[in-house]
Parts: sequence; structure tokens; C-alpha cells
Amino acid sequence: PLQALTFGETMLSLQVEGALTSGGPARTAVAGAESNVAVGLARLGHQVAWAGRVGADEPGRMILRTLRGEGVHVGHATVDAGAPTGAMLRERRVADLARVHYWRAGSAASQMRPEHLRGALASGARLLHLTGITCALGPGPLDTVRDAARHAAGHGWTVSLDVNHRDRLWDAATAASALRPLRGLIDIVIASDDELPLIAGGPGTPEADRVAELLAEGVREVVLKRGAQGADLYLGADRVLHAPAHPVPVADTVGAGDAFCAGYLSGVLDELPAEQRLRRAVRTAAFAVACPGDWEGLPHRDELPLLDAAPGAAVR
Ligand code: KDG
Repeated sequence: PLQALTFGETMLSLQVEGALTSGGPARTAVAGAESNVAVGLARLGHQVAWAGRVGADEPGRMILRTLRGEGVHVGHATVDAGAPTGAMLRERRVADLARVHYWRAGSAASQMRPEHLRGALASGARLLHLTGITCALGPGPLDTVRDAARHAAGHGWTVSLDVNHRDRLWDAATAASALRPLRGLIDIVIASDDELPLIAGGPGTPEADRVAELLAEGVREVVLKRGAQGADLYLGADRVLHAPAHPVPVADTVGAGDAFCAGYLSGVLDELPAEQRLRRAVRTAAFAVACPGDWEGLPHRDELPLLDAAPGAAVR
């Protein structure tokens, strides 16, 4: 049986090193925050479905093929005959700065409506994972998120939301007004510390008060990502757990947040104690940071201990 369900926009991603040049090399990849989480969960041994919408085109087929190859269930993904698969360009413009351009307006995923997810919801799961990115794609995707959250909460599933703000898609005020009404349906809020103000509090509200506001609305766990400083998990006003980040050589930070979510949610599905959920999250994120690609470096379950090997060691 399925353990987790997620959906959103997964795109054809073209990745270039340095400036874009005519005739220069580009790497083709599959990119989408929710499918990154799905791949992470699948590699950690969970039964997970991604039920997004792609176009009836070659990028759409590549996405479904890739996810299927990673063991993600795509039987409830839908194909839009009249809209293309979204695309993005990721340039490593200067050494450690990634710049992103999107072609997602009018994409198949932006046409997603609640009825496209009905089959996936009906097949059941224990966990629904949502992100703010899907909410930003348009009114249909936002309705789909709301409808899915209501269904999942009503059926006793755990609902997680990664705020995942993308200011190329919408501004902070619009994001706040779309995300805040979802709070009563969400069990686990995951955000980077600078995203927390989108979902709770006003200008100048201290972090602990923002968290308290979420907990008062029924959110059970607030997980804050602090990059190289690790992460904190709030379970109540005065129950805060911290996990330091694993010091790894940084190859590519894109996708680290999704990897973190996959590790954390894997811990939720395995019913690990809070401390261990958080530790699995920072460990999974470290793999993503240490490897190039948005998700390609995500660990299989038996690889999790690799980070304990001495730096530079050969594991034979
Ligand atoms: O978190 C990594 C994602 O940002 C990337 O894979 C693409 O979903 C994506 C986005 O919206 O930028």
C-alpha cells in the first residue's frame, strides 16, 4: 500500500555551467521540488506516489520514465493534451551562484484542478506532502492543494507543507494570503528560517511567537532549516530540538531542502523519535549538498551511514 502522496510541477531542466552560449553544452535533467522529495522517499525504501500533470510531449515522457525508474508510483500522474510540460534553465552564472529561468506559465501543471487528483486521493496513503510552489502555479493548482489537504486531514493522514517560497513565481504578500488559510489542515510545517514569516506572525514578530501561532492552529511540528547551521524542530512552545548540519564539501545546494524533507518525512513514516527524524533529515540533505544535481545524489537507505566514514576515505 502507498505510504505517501505528493504532486506538483516537475519540469525539463537544462543546466549549464557559466553563461549560456549558442552551441554550448547543457545537461538535461528532471526538476521539481515534490518529485525530488518523492525520489528521496523511494530511495529510502518507501512506497510513494507523485501525481502531478505533464504535457503530452517528450519532456513529459522523460519525467514519467525517470520517476518510474526511481521507483516512484506515477500511475495517477495525468497528461494534458493541450498544454506543454514546464521547463527551466539553471545557469551556474558565477562559481557558487545558481540563476534560474522558468517557462511554466500556461504549463500542464498550471492547469491542474482538484478532479485530476481524485484517483490518487482515493487510493489512500498515510502522508500527503505539499509545497508552496504548487500553490503559486495558479488558481487550479491552489484549489487542488486545498482540496487534497482537506481530504487528507479528513481521512486522518499526516499532512506536511514545505513553504518553499519562489519569488520568481509570486510575491511574499500573495504567498502569505494563499498559505496561511491552509494552516488548520497541516500537521508538519517545514520552512527555512527566512520563510517562516510568510506563514506566521507579522513584521518583527520573534521566531518563537511565530512558531507558537502555528502550534495554536493545530500544527504539531514546525521544522526550521538553517542551512549550514543545521535545523531545529519545535514540538511545543518550549520543546526545541537542534541538529547540526553534516560538514560536507559543497557541490550543489539546489535540492538540499527537498532532500531534507524526504529525510524528515521518511523518519515520520518510520515512526522514529523526533531527534532521529531530524537527524535523518540533515543527513539526507548533506548527500544532496555534496553531490551535483537537484536529486541525483539522494541516498538509498543503506547508504545513509556513508557520511560517518572519515573524510577522503575509500569505502571498500
Ligand atoms: O528545490 C529544487 C527545486 O527548486 C528544483 O528542482 C526545481 O521545483 C523547482 C523549482 O520550482 O524551482
